Amino acid sequence: MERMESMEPISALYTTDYPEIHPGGSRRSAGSQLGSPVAPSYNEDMMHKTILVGDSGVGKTSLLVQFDQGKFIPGSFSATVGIGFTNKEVTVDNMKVKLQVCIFTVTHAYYRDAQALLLLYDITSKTSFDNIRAWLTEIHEYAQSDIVIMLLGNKADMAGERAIKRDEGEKLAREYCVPFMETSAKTGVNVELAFILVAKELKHRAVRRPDQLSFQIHQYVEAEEQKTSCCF
Ligand SMILES: Nc1nc2c(ncn2[C@@H]2O[C@H](COP(=O)(O)OP(=O)(O)O)[C@@H](O)[C@H]2O)c(=O)[nH]1
Ligand SMILES: [Mg+2]
Repeated sequence: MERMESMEPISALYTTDYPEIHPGGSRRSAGSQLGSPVAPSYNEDMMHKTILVGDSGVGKTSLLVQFDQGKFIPGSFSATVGIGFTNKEVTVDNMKVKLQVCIFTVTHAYYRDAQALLLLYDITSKTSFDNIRAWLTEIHEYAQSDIVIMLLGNKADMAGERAIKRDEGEKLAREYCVPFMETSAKTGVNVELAFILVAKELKHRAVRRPDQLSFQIHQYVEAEEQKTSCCF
């Protein structure tokens, strides 16, 4: 089983409120230019920029904190200003994949640099789900065409207040050909897995020869996801 480990003691960068940090810090190194007929070996120094996107209140900051620290800090975080980010290393097939996970409020300019994107809605909020289409339209307009996208229905622990059935999330994801999982930033269910699968896909794309098929992230989701529909 793969496991994620902390790369550096980043908690020093934050107060418990996770104030957002201004851009201009570390940037990814020249990334995944493909085109060579020979499969390149994976460069473990490569930093993959991954962004969290979705309506306010869906749990982006909570998901980031859960991924970063393995815990849930209840209560509302102050409105996101600028960005919040964490650098984490995930182990995939015995290799280190570095993710820089960021949240932006003003996203347009930052889509361009992103190699992966986790798009969140809140399963208790129909509005946040309905807005996913608008987010996807924006993503397709501004992001790189080969960006790795994953749709997450967050707050899966709140079964009693569910407004969006799991099936509806799956259907929407199928329509846009993106993998889907339900997560809970509160219990941690599927949070680490979502990032591991994204890292796996990023690593695969970085070493893939142009003639090879893309790694099928969907299959891994189906095989490994902890189903949340009946457990809470
Ligand atoms: N029950 C539950 N509450 C959550 C979850 N994720 C976030 N929240 C709560 O939802 C609210 C908004 O979360 P936040 O992370 O600030 O959302 P953001 O605006 O997308 O960054 C806060 O009160 C969180 O404690 C979750 O998975 N389960
Ligand atoms: Mg936030």
